[in-house]
Amino acid sequence: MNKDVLFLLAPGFEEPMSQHGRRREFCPECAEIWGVLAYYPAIKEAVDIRYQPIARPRAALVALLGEENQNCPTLVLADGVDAGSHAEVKESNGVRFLDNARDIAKYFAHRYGTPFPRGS
Ligand SMILES: N[C@@H](CCC(=O)N[C@@H](CS)C(=O)NCC(=O)O)C(=O)O
Repeated sequence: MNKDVLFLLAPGFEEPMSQHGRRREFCPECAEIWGVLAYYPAIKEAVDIRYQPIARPRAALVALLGEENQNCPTLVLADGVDAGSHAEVKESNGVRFLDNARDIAKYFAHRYGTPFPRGS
């Protein structure tokens, strides 16, 4: 991987099994990351964004990180990049990744000099 890869759910998708029945939904944590990308557009240009389906298995994530790591948003780190010490970096199959919105924003702050999320 020569670029960080950001796995997100699309801004709207069909959820057939919500507690309210079938309806269109969005992922709040993916929206949080889109908010960060909107605040700091240079980050959007620097990462490779790949959409995953709401249904599992999410093939691209499983191929990289295994069955147990299918959260969206997930940021897979580029090879050799300095991840800093602010975010909890996980590893699977020798690949480093961040599996929650807040840690992704903290990593962006370390890597790109953007503000840290309040309270983190
Ligand atoms: N704590 C996580 C929660 C995010 C979350 O719940 N994402 C859902 C979609 S809205 C998801 O992908 N869950 C894992 C799964 O469905 O396997 C974060 O901040 O990213």
